[in-house]
Amino acid sequence: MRHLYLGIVTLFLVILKTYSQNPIISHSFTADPTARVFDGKVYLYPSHDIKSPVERLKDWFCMEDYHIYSSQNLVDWTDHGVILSQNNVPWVDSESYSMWAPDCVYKNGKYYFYFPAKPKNMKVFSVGVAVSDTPYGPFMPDWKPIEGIQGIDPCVLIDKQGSAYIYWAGNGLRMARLKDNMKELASAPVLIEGLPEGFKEGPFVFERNGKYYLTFPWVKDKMETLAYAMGNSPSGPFEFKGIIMDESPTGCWTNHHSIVEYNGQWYLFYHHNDFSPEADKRRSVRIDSLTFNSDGTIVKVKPTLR
Ligand code: FUB
Repeated sequence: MRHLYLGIVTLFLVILKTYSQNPIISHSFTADPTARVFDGKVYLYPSHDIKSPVERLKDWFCMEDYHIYSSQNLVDWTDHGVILSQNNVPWVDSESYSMWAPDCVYKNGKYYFYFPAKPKNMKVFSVGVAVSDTPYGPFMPDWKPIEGIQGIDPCVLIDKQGSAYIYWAGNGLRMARLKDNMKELASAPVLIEGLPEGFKEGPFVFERNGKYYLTFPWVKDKMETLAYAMGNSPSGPFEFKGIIMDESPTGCWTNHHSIVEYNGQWYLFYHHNDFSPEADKRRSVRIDSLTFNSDGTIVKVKPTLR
């Protein structure tokens, strides 16, 4: 009976992959996708779900390292391999498997990779930074996490004047300015207020036509939708605008995303547990096109599998 079940699941996955463009990467689990455009290519900075080698995380998130992917056509992706692991960041507990959702930005000739993880002897998350001369590494991690941040899911925005802001989830949605060295906070963290209840994690901020979009997973009912608010400056105030993507009807509790413009088209990168229908902590990245109304609001995205 078990063999028949496994056979049916395998056949389903083969058919899914043969006829669909989503999920975009099939040789490995990929979650929490931050997409960035560098040097005319899309670089994908996801987290990397694995089947847990330790009993305590059997039904939970389990991530020990990061891979980076790049593509020029959003169909063929190059896996640049492991760029950082829990074993080579001095401050990270190397048995925590807590390398959660990252981001990467470019400033002054360097690429800064931000990642949450659990420090040695601590239960709460910190956020670290690793630096590289290229978007695909090698990345050199700092010896300590960024002072003043407790939380997960960092997202960094650099505005047109070159000022950098970091957003993260830590007992609400928080933000601070970053110093020019991109490794220290330049201001005390503030809580972003005025959003409806239901924010959990995964903020992603971008600018379009002078408007700042604060987008985030949002639990309206049972599971995470993707929602957004808009403002006139990186620090708000932000006005809630509604849902970008409804919650999944097929059972992945989390969604986590980024939004990027590439060759004149905007895209939503997000995740779902397509290759792991039995466990929603092993996810895979999907892409869909995203469009705007003439007033700058976002047209709701319907997930596609083709
Ligand atoms: O991947 C681990 C956590 O799940 C992320 O930090 C959250 O945003 C959610 O996707």
